[in-house]
Amino acid sequence: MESQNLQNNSDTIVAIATAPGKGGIGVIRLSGADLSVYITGLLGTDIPLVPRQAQYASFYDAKSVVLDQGLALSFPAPNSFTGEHVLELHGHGGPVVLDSIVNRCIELGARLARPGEFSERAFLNDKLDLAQAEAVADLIDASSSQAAKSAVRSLQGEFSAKIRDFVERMIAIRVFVEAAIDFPEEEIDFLADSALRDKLYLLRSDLNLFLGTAEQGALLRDGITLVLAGKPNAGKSSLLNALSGQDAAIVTSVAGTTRDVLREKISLNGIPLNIIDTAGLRTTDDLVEQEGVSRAWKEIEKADAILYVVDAVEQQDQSLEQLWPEYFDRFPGGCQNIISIFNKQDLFPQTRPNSDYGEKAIGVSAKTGDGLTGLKHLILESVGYQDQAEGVFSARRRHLSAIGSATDLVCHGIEQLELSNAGELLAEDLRQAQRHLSEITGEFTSDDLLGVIFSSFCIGK
Ligand SMILES: Nc1nc2c(ncn2[C@@H]2O[C@H](COP(=O)(O)OP(=O)(O)OP(=O)(O)O)[C@@H](O)[C@H]2O)c(=O)[nH]1
Ligand SMILES: [Mg+2]
Repeated sequence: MESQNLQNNSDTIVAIATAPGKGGIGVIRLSGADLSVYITGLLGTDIPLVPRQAQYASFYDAKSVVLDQGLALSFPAPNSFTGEHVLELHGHGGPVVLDSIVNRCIELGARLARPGEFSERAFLNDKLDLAQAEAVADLIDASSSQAAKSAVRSLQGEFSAKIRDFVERMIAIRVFVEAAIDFPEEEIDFLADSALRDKLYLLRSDLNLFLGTAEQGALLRDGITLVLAGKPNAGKSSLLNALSGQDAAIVTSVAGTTRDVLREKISLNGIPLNIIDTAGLRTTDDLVEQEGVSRAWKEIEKADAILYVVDAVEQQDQSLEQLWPEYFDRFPGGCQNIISIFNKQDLFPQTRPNSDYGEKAIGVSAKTGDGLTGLKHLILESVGYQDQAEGVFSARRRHLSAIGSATDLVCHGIEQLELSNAGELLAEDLRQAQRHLSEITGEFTSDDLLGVIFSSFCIGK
């Protein structure tokens, strides 16, 4: 999207606001600076539209033939979602009839809205800040009730209010420090001022806590990708089936059964998990299996966490490096999140994995389901999930990176102060940190980024 589009706010836009397909009703939304031509053109002249009150009406085409009958609702500016005049037409929910009404609007001068354009106008007219506009999209896309609740919290402005609070605290500290450095001859010792020092340290620890909460929100929104990897016949496909509760993958006693990459989605405590089953890792002359193994390694490389499945017949007192040297050959110092799963525990009930190495390891049986609850806990724990139902707000990766950068800058600023009493450097770090946070609410966001964000919304939003 080009930046001038973001400013192009005067024309009237129209879109079907309800989901595509058939339904009891379908809603068409119009937004613009003046909708009188649409009201008379569609509804006729004798309709007494009272603001925000549903009015039963017929929707007419150019020859006064009735296209549909339904409700018309007008929201005069500025008291509307977009801040402009908005007209909603609730007709019958068939794609053909809704299209005919949209076409009539276009005939009368409107144009089809771009994806996210209603939300974009709401943002440009200060009806929502950027984090709230994103929360609208996140609420619609939410894949669990927890994710939906956290999106509502962001939509209500809790997230934005916290951001603004941090920005205000940064400004207050900057004002103080900048005022003090205007008097260089006084040689002020900033750290000796306990009020300033306490404020700074509290800002740092609050930012760290805030980052943790935002990470939880991002986890609920984006979920994680887990890859099942291991030697042939270890029981990867059996585990995929057991975890997803579906007979998704073929399981046989033939080593090398799985060749393709298989994906299943499940939800664990509201967190969407993409679980990927892969071909057993081994060297082979079979061309098809070779391709499967090479695809398996590609998935392993991209995973948020790896479930390394081992047949429990293997010595369970080995470290991960002994069990899976190929991984460490490929990724020296391998820093991915790996859980070792000793499967087929039903065959070896006396043995248990050795956790002396400080690694994440668990014994399970895909066959009997034994140990799967423990495995699920271990997965959640290893991706940093905390069971805090309250206070989580939906957050995106862009928010995390902005909060992370702001936190780093504040830490750096404090170091400058501690090392060399450098007030100017602290003030500069705070100024930049504040800018990063303001990007979240959209106060300092480039038009290009705004374009990218809004164009990822769906039409009619
Ligand atoms: N006793 C027992 N057998 C199991 C268990 N899990 C899997 N098996 C058996 O082990 C064999 C291999 O299982 P799969 O799930 O196909 O193993 P895989 O790791 O996907 O194998 P490949 O696709 O060939 O790499 C099958 O005969 C399964 O029935 C378990 O927990 N206990
Ligand atoms: Mg398999």
